[in-house]
Amino acid sequence: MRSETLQAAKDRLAECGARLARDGYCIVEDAVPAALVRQLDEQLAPAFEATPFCEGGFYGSRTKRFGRLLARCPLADAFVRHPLLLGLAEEVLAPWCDTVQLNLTQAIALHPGALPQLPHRDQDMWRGAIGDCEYLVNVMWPFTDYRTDNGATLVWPGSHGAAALAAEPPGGPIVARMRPGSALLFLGSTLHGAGGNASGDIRRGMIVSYCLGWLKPYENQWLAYPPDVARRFDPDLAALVGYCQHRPNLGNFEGQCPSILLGAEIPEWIGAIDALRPDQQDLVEAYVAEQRRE
Ligand SMILES: O=C(O)CCC(=O)C(=O)O
Ligand SMILES: [Fe+2]
Repeated sequence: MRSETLQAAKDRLAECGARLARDGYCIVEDAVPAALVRQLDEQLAPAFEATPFCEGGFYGSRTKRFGRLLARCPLADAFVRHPLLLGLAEEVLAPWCDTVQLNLTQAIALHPGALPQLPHRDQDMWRGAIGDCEYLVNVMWPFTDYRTDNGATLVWPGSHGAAALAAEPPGGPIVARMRPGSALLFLGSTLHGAGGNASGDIRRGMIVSYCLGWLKPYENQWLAYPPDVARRFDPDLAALVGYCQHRPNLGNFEGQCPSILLGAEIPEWIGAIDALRPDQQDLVEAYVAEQRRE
C-alpha cells in the first residue's frame, strides 16, 4: 500500500514535470483539500481588509498585496512545503544550485475594476542570461474561483526557456481557470500576468515562489522571518527561508551556518568553518596536502 502511494506520487511528479518542461506551466488539480484553503483565506481576511491598495501600474491600483505569510499564518507552511510542488520546483532548479530558497509568499486580492496586468516574465527581476537556465518557479494558489471574468492568471504556453529571447510569444494566452485546492505552477521564464477583473467580486489567492539558492530573493526573507520568528519553524522550513548556507559559504553568519542563530544559546565567539562544494573541497584538500608534503 505504502509503496503504491509512493509510486503514485512519483508518477504525478514525473507527469507534472513533463508538462512544465513542455508548456512552461502546469495546473495541478486538488493539490490540497479546499477546506485548508478556506481556512487560510479566513485567517488572512483581516490582513486583506487592512492592507491598502497597491500603487503603480505593475502592482495595480485595484490590487492589494502583502507578504510574510509564514509569519502571519502557520497554515501557510503546508502550502510552502507541499511535497509535490516543492519537489517540482527543486527538480526544475537543481541543475543550477545546491539548494532552492523561498523567493516570496504573497497574498493577492484583485478587486473589481482591476485592469489586466502587463504580461511579464518574473525572471526579469534579475539581469542574468536568458534562455540558459531557470531562476525561479512560481505556484499560484487560488483562494476563490479563478475565472475569465474575475481576472484568472493568463499564461502564454511555450513562451519559456529559449522562447523568452523571441520578440513575440508563440501564440495567445490560456486562462488558468481553477478552483481553491488546485495550483498553477509556472516557470520564471514563462510569460504571464493577472487578467482584468470585470466581475463584481474579489479574486483572492497567493503566490508561493521558489528560486535558486544563491540569488537575492524578491522578498527579504531574513527580515520577513527574523530569528525570533524562524525559531518557531521546522528546521527544514527555516532552511528554506535562508537559515542555511548555500555552498560555498553563501549566506553565512560569522563564517558559520546562520541556523546557529536559531539555537537556544548563541556562542559569543564564533569561528569560521569552510562550507565548500565537494569539487572545491577536493581541490582545497589536495592543495593543502601538497604543501604539507613539501
Ligand atoms: O495575480 C496574478 O494572477 C499574477 C500576478 C503576477 O504575475 C505578479 O504580480 O508578478
Ligand atoms: Fe508575475
